[in-house]
Formats: sequence, C-alpha cells, structure tokens
Amino acid sequence: MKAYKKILTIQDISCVGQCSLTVALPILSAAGHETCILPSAVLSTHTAGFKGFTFRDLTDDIPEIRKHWEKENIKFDAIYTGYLGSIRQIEYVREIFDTLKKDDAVTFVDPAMADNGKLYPLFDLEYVEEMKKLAFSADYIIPNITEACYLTGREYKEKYDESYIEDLVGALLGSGCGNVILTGVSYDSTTTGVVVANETETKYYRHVKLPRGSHGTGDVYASAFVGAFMSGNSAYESAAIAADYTVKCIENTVDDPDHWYGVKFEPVLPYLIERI
Ligand code: PXL
Repeated sequence: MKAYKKILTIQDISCVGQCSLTVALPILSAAGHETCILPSAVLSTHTAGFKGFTFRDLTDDIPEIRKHWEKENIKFDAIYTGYLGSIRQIEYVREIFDTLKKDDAVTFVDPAMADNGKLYPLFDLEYVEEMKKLAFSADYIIPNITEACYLTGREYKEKYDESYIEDLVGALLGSGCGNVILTGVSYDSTTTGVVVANETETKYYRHVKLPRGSHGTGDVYASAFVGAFMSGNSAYESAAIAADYTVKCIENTVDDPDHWYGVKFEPVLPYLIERI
C-alpha cells in the first residue's frame, strides 16, 4: 500500500485551459492522495493566449478559510502552491505554511509566474519580490529557467551551458531553498531535462524534447512530481516519473492543432498511476 497523504494545493481555477487546479486536483487524486484545495482566484481561462479573460481575486477569503481550518485543527502532510493571484495573497500563503503543517509536512512551491524569458501578464517585479519570500522558504522549489532567473536576478539566456545552470541552481540553494527541481534544462536540440539538486548532490534527468511546447505542462509536471514524491519515491525518481508522464501528455496532444491551450493529460493518468 502506497502512502496516503493529505495534501493542500493552492492555485487558481482557470475554468477552461487545463492548468493549475483543474490539473493538480485530478493528478494528485490519481496519485492516491486526499487532495484539499484552496483556489487563489477564478478565471474564465488561463492568461496565456486567450483574450478578455475574467479574473476574480479570492485573496480576501484566504485568512478566514485559514482561521476556520485552524479552529478545526485541520493540518496537512504537504502544501503545494502554484499560480497565486496577488502579492497580499502570497503573504497569506506564508501564514498557511506557518500554521497548517503537520510536524513532518513538506512544502512545494512552483513559482508559476513566468516562462520563455517573460513574466505572465498580471505580474510585475513587486510580485517577484514577494514570491521570493515564499519560494526561498520551501522544502522543494520547482521553477523553470525563466522563473529561476527572476528569483535570483540572473540574466535569462536561451542558449547556455552547464556552468550557467550550476550558477542558477547554486543561487537558489544559497537563498534558502532546501531542494531545487529545475525544469526545461536543455543542452541540445533533441533532448531536455530536469536538474534535481540539494546541498549535497546534483543530478540531471535527460529525456526526449518534443518539437512543440505546450501550455500547462509546468503544472502537469509539478503536480505529478508532488504526487510521486508524497507516495514515497525519492526526489530524483519523482522528477523522472513526472518528466516521463509530461512527455506522454505532450505526445498525446501534438497531433491535434486545435488543442493549443493545454495537454490531454487525462487519458495518460493510468501510466502515471502505474509508475507511482
Ligand atoms: O500554467 C500556469 C498558469 C496558471 N494559471 C493561470 C495562468 C498560467 C499561465 O499562463 O495564466 C491563470
């Protein structure tokens, strides 16, 4: 019997778009965990490609929800955060980290705020500063290279070598992150991979690079990583399982040009369950 954990995930509900909570909830459930959710905002769609999306910020609800859970003595084995809706909200999430963790709980922060060298539409450098406080306090941080650059003040480069990545990872570890899972690290045109690092060792999991990038794969990856890790796999095994699963999700989507906004992750869930 795999570990059955109580996980809280805090991120937005993009009603359409296969990202954030509509990805995290099914993936963590499929991984075999009780999955509690705290929606950071409700959007009609995600912000990467749809125009005129609605955005309902739920920041003001969070302190009351936290207080209620505290009164009910509800605590979590893991807290995993993704896209957060406002600067004040990040502060409230830090209070949740401080008050709702079980003694041996693990925290995971996917600083979902940027990609391809740019911040997502609703964010600015003030948001980045607040995200640093949350990210640097996490047991596991799961950024892509763009997010790692914003968090460390390093220049974003499309082409780089191993020493650039070593410096980036070293800067994240030096800022307080216990473990770094850096995604989308590619040294050639046919492969990409994930760096898994802590103070004592750094490993690289290399896998095939598919010609088409897809929206929402960061959320699929982070959710699969958290699910695999909380089931008892090591960080490196979890990073590999999540990478292989994400590749399969993209493979399952690339031949459908209409499905540009996310990946068809659902039919591939049996593969993830089998691997976990
Ligand atoms: O996949 C990250 C993400 C999550 N939530 C919202 C987004 C994005 C990426 O653009 O817009 C609302």
